[in-house]
Amino acid sequence: MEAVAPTDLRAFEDAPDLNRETVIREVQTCILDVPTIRQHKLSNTNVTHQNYVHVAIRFENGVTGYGEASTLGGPRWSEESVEAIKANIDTYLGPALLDQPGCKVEASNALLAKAAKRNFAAKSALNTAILDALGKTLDLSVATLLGGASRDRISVIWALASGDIGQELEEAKAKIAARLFNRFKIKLGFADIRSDLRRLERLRAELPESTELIADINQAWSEADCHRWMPALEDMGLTLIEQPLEADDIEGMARLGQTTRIPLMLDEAVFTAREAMRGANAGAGSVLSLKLCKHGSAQNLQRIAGIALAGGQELYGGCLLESSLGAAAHLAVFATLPELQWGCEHFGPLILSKDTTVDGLVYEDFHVHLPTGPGLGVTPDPQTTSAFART
Ligand code: MUC
Ligand code: MG
Repeated sequence: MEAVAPTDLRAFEDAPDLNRETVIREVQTCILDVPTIRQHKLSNTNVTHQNYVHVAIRFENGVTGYGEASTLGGPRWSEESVEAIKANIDTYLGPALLDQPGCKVEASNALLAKAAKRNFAAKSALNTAILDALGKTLDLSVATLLGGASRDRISVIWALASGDIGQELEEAKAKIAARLFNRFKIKLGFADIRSDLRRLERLRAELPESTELIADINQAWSEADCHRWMPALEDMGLTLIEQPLEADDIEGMARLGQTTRIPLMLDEAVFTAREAMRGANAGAGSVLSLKLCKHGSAQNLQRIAGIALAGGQELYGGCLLESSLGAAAHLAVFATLPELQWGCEHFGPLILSKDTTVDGLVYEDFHVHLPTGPGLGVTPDPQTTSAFART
C-alpha cells in the first residue's frame, strides 16, 4: 500500500474529531399548539389544533439540530401526550444524552432505550434532532446519513376527516384540480357505520373514477361489523382498509384477511419490531404503516420495514399530522427504504393554519418532494414557534 505523503497526513489531522465536536451539550424542548384549518376527526378524537413538542439539540461545535414529536388529540391515538413527552424528555431522556457524542447515533438510541420504556414519539424527536445536527456538521442530508435516498419524491395521500360530506367533496376536488392529491384516506368510525358508508358512497360517486380511496377505521369496528360491512367497501372499490380492529387483535385481523378482497393495513397494532414480526407471521395485514412516533428512531423504522418486507407485507409511509419539521424527518428515512409501495400520507403541513418551518415542503404533481440540503433540509420558523409556543 502506498505511503501517505506528509501533506495528506495534515489533512487527516485537520479532519474534525467528530466524537469531540458532536458531544451533546444542550437539549431544549417546547410545546407548540398550532391551529388546524378545519376539524380533523377520528374514531376516538376530534382535533382543531395539532400539538407538538419541538426539540433542539446543540452539539459542542455549536451546531443545533431540530426534531418534532407529534400527537393527535392528547393521549388518545397513542399513550403519549405533549405534556408527558416534554416532561419525560426534560427529566429522563434529555439528560441521558448529555455529554454523549451525537455522531454515535445507535449508541444514543440505546441510551434512550435504557432511560425509558416505550415513549417512542419522544425518542424519535431526539433521534431526528441528533441526525439533523450531524448532517449539518458533515454537510450531508439525513437521508445520506441513513444510507442514501432511493427516491427524491413520494406519492402522497390526503386525509378527508371533517365528517361533513359537502366540505370533504369540495376539499378533495380542490386538491385534485391543483394537482396536489388524487389519493384520499377517508376517516371512518366517528359516526354510526351506516352514516359512514353513505358518506363514502357520495365520495365514490362524485369524485373522478381514477381517484384512489382508502379507509382508516382507527380500531372502531368489531369483527362482526367487518364481516357485515366490508363487502360494501369492496363494492365501492376501496384499495386499502386501515386498522379496522383493536390494535392488539392480531388474530382477528388474520381471520379478516382471509375473508376480504381488500388489503388490510396494520397501524396502531405495530410499534415495535416484535409486534411487526408477530403481525407479519400471523398474516394480520398485508400492508404496514411506518411512523417515527411508533418506532422511536429512523434506524428502528428501517429495521421494522425490513421485517415487514421479509414477512411479505408492503410498506406505507404513515404520519401523525406532523408539521414540515416532522414530515421532513419521515421523508428522509422513507427515501432510503428499498420499497415504499403505497407512498406516504404526509399532508400535515397543509392542514396547519401556519407551518412550523421557514422552507416548508414542496407538493407538486401528486407527490411530496424530499427537501435538499444538509440535515433535514428545513429550518424551524422562529415566528411560528413564538406565535404558538405554549408558555
Ligand atoms: C392514523 O391513524 O393514521 C394519520 C393520518 C390521519 O388522518 O390520522 C393519522 C393517524
Ligand atoms: Mg391509522
